[in-house]
Amino acid sequence: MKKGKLAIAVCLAVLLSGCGREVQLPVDPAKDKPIVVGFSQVGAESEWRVANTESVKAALSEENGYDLIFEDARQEQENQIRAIRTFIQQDVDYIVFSPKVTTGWKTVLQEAREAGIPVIMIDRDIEEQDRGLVTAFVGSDFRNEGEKAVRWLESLLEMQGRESDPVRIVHIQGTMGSAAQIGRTAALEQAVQQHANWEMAAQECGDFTRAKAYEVMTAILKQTKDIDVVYCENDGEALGAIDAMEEAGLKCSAADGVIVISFDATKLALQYCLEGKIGLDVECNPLQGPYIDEIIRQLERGEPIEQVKYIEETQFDCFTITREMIDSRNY
Ligand code: GYE
Repeated sequence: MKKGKLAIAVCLAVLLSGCGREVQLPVDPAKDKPIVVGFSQVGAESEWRVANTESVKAALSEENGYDLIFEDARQEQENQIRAIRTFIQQDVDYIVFSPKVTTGWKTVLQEAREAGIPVIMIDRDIEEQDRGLVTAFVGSDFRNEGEKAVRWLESLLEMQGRESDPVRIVHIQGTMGSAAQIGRTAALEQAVQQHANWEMAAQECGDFTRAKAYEVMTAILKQTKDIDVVYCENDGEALGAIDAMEEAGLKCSAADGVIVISFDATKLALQYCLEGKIGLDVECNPLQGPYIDEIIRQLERGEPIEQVKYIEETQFDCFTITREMIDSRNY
């Protein structure tokens, strides 16, 4: 509840408590009045996204004292901007959003600020110059995720004694302009520049979906099958690319085939990792709901908050993954 509303609630309760009788201060109004949160989700393009939505819904539930207004933007930034404007008109207590891309948010974020509504950004980041308009950010360090992948590839090739051989890489990118794509792409592109023997054989957008990645990989395979590594920017894309490669008769294996690298570490993709088809899956943790709940509670209590929170993430490779690791995961 915003401070202004809280003050009004307290005054009203004092007035209504009756003349002459002992004045009773109300119980904490935050407990009887739900905290209204408008959440603009980018879409439902991947298993990761579905797990992210569920995590937010579970944490900001009615039982936890929230009234959550959920809006699915279906991959359109315009829909996100419209949803945020509607939340402002509805005078919600907090706005949560996962920005599709990094640019184009300044005006609407300024409107939220003028309305005095704190904005919590999750999952993906926005351009540095607009970050000051956001109260808090909870998400992933995508550049760091990409660097983990690159380091793993370097050490694998070294272990296999292939560090000087030509390495032909196919790169399937995520939604262009999203922080996840920008960070993961930057890490790979830098590594390609730094290794004289690494070559970008093809670079296409798979839009973070299995279907699109299957389509672009099928087209790439018509041009060339001389591929050593396929770097996919999420699990859906990795599964689509593997479907296409297997159909074309290529073997996906970090030991003796095409090395497939992926991000997210959803259960289905980790199963592929256990079977040896995905060489490395860098975890990207979608379970961000509890962090948002915590930030809101701290803001409600007037406590200082951590403005930027990068979630801790690990990685799984086909040489060390176990069934138990997969079974113990929630998404
Ligand atoms: O990797 C992908 C998704 O922004 C981290 O978006 C997220 C990415 C995630 O759809 O699966």
